[in-house]
Amino acid sequence: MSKILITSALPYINGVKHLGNLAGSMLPADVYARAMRLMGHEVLYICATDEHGTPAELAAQAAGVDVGQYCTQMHEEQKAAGAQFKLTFDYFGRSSTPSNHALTQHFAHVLEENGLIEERVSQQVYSNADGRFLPDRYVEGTCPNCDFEKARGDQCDNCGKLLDPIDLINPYSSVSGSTDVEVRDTNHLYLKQSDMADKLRDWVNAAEGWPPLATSIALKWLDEGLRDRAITRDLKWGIPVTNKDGSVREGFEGKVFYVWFDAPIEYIAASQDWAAETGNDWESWWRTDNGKGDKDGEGVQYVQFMGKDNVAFHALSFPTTLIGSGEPWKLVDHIKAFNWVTWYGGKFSTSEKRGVFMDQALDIAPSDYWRWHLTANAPEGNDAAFTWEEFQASVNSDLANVLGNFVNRITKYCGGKFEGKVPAGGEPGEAEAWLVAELETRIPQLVSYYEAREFRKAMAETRAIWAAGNEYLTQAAPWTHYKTDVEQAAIGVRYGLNLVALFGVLAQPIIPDAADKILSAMNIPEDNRTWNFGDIANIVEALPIGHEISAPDVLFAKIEDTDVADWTERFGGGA
Ligand code: B3M
Ligand code: ZN
Repeated sequence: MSKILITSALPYINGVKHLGNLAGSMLPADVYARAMRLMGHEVLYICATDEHGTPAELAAQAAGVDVGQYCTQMHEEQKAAGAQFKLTFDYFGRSSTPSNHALTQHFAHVLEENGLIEERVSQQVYSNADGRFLPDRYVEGTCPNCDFEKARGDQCDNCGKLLDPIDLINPYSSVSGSTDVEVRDTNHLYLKQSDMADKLRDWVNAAEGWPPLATSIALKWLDEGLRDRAITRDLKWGIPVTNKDGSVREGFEGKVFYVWFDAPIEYIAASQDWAAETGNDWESWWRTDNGKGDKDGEGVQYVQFMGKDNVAFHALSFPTTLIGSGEPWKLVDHIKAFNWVTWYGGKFSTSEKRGVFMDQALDIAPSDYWRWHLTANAPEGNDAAFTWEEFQASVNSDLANVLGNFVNRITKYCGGKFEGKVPAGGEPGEAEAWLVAELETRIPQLVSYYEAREFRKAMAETRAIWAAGNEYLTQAAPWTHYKTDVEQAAIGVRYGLNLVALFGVLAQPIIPDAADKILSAMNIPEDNRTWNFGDIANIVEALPIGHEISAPDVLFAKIEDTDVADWTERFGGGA
């Protein structure tokens, strides 16, 4: 058993997240956290809302509420959406908490003492009409890279390039729409990432178990020459830039830290808040000194989950903060990065009503359906296109036909012919030997896919195990044997019931509600639901003879073509 620290990229506060966000960070992190807990590891899964920055201010303005209030409300909504998707965060924090304020100041101070933060004069877009500087998304204009006319100051949504607002062609204020803007000098703090480039390159090169996507993005940034980054912004909402005595740093009135500086620090601050609430020790997860926890860098495995656009911040900027502090902080061991889930090949878009958001999704179908489909089709190697037809196929064929029917058929049959009790009798023959051999290869394979965080493969293996169960029942055919040889039927039913229990146990990380229904119907106590498989040959005879079971209610309702048509209409898919 080891300690596994898991974080998923912090969902930004400006609205309930769409399924692409879910599929590329929080959901796989949850599936992984659940699997690791079942394997007996000690897991700490931390997430939080990312609450600072211009989009939060803009969204609050649009909603006509104070930004603090807005964040509180949206935090509650996102927390509720996460709970409805059965995401088992150990703690779901907020980046605007006092603990994150304090820790962010701490890092800024030690980094400056270590010569890694420097105050520099830089050029910023200033709006005469608004009487303020326009950081990041407060300014829009034409992308110098692709000519897209609505590029945001910090990034072009069309070509994905990170931008500096002063590079925009024909800039205008997104607050007032005014084009009366000019470039003025202003002071900001810069994180000298370039000084850390060699250390970071060694560290990235030494990293193991990162998908090529993560490593290649990190190395690309290093190869292009790591740029120093401004870590302050002209905004009101955020973490103020203070001196050690708490007073505002001279010249930084009206400025706050850049959201990407404080957001990853929240992973630690949220762990502190978790520890304070639960009486746990956060240092044993995050510090490598004091003989606590991860001494010598062993003991805690730290895994981060995120979309590919977040890799640079996690593989380079946040490590600069941690390493640059000169303090013994735990660094990430594995970055699991994902591509995009696309909506009929295009992008999810709120304004164009394209795509499905977490709250809407649950009006349509239970969380298990989404969890299964999005994990089985995780955007690991490439972008993964979401379509209603494929969603329907996943649910109807994998869940309803392959798993649901199997469970139903054998539990009902046992109820009808064997009084709902695990029957004794029969000698294992060819079909049983085939089944055991299947499980002996497939279960260890499944475990290793989970350990390697290969979600598509883990789901394919899970489906293959369910399919092997169906194949076994076809071979064993207890219903045929029952007429002539009840003993022969009994062994088929007994093995079948043990498979039902196994399927329930294996389904827990992915479809926790259905798994619970299955395991409860099978009368399996909580303690016996873990992934201690031991001798695999014993799995098929694990249930005691005479053990009482029942048939669960319908596990998965099929998705009809009329549903697909209705959803396509409603959500603008199938364009
Ligand atoms: N909030 C993800 C995003 O909105 C960002 C992740 C922060 S992780 C520290 O793109
Ligand atoms: Zn562009």
